[in-house]
Amino acid sequence: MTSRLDVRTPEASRLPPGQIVTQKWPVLHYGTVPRVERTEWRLEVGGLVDHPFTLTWDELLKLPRQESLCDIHCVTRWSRYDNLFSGIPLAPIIERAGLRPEATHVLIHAEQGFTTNLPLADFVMPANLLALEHNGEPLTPEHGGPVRLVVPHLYFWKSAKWLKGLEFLGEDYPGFWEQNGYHMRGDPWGEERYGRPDPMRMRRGPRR
Ligand SMILES: Nc1nc2c(c(=O)[nH]1)N[C@H]1C(S)=C(S)[C@@H](COP(=O)(O)O)O[C@H]1N2
Ligand SMILES: [Mo]
Repeated sequence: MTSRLDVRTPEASRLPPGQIVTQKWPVLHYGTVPRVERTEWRLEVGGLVDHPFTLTWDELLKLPRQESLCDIHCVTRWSRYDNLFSGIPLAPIIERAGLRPEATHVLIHAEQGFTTNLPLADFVMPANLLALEHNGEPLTPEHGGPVRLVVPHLYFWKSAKWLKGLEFLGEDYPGFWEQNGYHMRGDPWGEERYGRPDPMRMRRGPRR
């Protein structure tokens, strides 16, 4: 049985400040759409963990499933209500990796060098998923298939499409959009759209 988590905001206060509701599902990303074969798909889990591992597609399918019913909010001001994502919750992945006590953040890696950063507290939210389906259909390549991250409580740029790696870090490190001016955390309710990444930290690179 698949459990379902409804994390939609109650109607009266449903739309975050500065957002507009869209019925369509816009496609938005930097670069081209990579084609990732399910048989070729891998997830590398490493960094500050006791047990780094690589997950294959077959192994992924054996993990427990969960559905998250959520609203999504893009920093370019569109919001889309009532998205039913289905996939794998993060808890079993985190458990298997065995995080070291120094781990405070995670850098998400995707195809074509895309990255995005999350504090651990945002990464472990129970509605987050390694998503495989949207509204009952497999994720299309345009929307990040075969596997994308979904972090519904933050702006949608944190929900990396074409997911391929999770790297646990002992400090925050700006990902792709964060290096290009977006906020390090990206809470839509606080309108955390833009930030000021530390240029010294970007030059040094993440500490591993
Ligand atoms: N790999 C990758 N993931 C990405 C992006 C990207 O450029 N590359 N853009 C992000 C942004 S800004 C948004 S709004 C969402 C858009 O997802 P969608 O095209 O499924 O609506 O993907 C996010 N994930
Ligand atoms: Mo976005």
